[in-house]
Amino acid sequence: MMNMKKIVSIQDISCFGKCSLTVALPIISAMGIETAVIPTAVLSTHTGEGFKNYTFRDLTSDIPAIAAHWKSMDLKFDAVYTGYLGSQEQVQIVSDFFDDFGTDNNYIIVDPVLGDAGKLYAGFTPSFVAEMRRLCSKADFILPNMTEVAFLLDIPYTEEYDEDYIKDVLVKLSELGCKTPIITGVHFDDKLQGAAAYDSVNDKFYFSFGKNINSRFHGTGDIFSSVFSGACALGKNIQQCLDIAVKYTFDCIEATIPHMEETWYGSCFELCLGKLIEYVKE
Ligand code: PXL
Repeated sequence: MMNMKKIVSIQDISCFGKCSLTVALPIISAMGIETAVIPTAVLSTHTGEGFKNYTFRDLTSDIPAIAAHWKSMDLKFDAVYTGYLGSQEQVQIVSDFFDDFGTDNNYIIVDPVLGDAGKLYAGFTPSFVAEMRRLCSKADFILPNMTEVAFLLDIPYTEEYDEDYIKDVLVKLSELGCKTPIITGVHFDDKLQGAAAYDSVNDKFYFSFGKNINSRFHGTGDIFSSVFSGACALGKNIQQCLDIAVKYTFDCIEATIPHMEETWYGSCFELCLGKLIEYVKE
């Protein structure tokens, strides 16, 4: 019998809004993986479009104490997966956590949550971007969207690109120091959308595409990253991890369309968890 896999996810709890930990916990758990969490902040909602006047309680100072307690118990994880981080100081502390809990046998996965549709999320500044760039240098995998790619590499945001452009940008992302950058939300035409990866250790590119649905929903990046992290911890190869994450993210977008008016702030990932459980078995 194989040991259960364990992931620790470090990101905020947006109490309402379906993103970060309220997405990562159910998704990774559904994949049959024990999911430990370090909540980095508690917000009443996420900070994306449609919400304003949200509360924000910073939990940065709790993180070193949690890490020290876990260290005293010699806890080990198959993957450390980080998402939205609320301040530069927090990114620095998470970086220390990588030093304490990263090993040759586990994966460090950074979703460098910075923005979407060409813009930074509320409250993020160029110096925060610089700190996130440093965190990316310690990761095995990073999972930026095209907006985050533009900010991480300090290049203009574009929606017009071809395969050569994506490959070039992937190589540049690997030069930040991470082993395998993955760009999400890649589309070369209106028909297909997916993800592209570059394994810099073996100098190999990977692509995975599904049907493009011309709707954007908040939180799909968190869905993709959670599934990718789970698949990675389960020992699947890069192509399998991409394929499962692309398929499930597509399922969630498709399932959200009939509920768009009531669920304008996030995706109906809950309706597709049964499919995810099946994908993991394949
Ligand atoms: O989905 C990424 C995310 C996570 N957490 C918070 C956010 C966002 C994006 O807006 O605001 C608090």
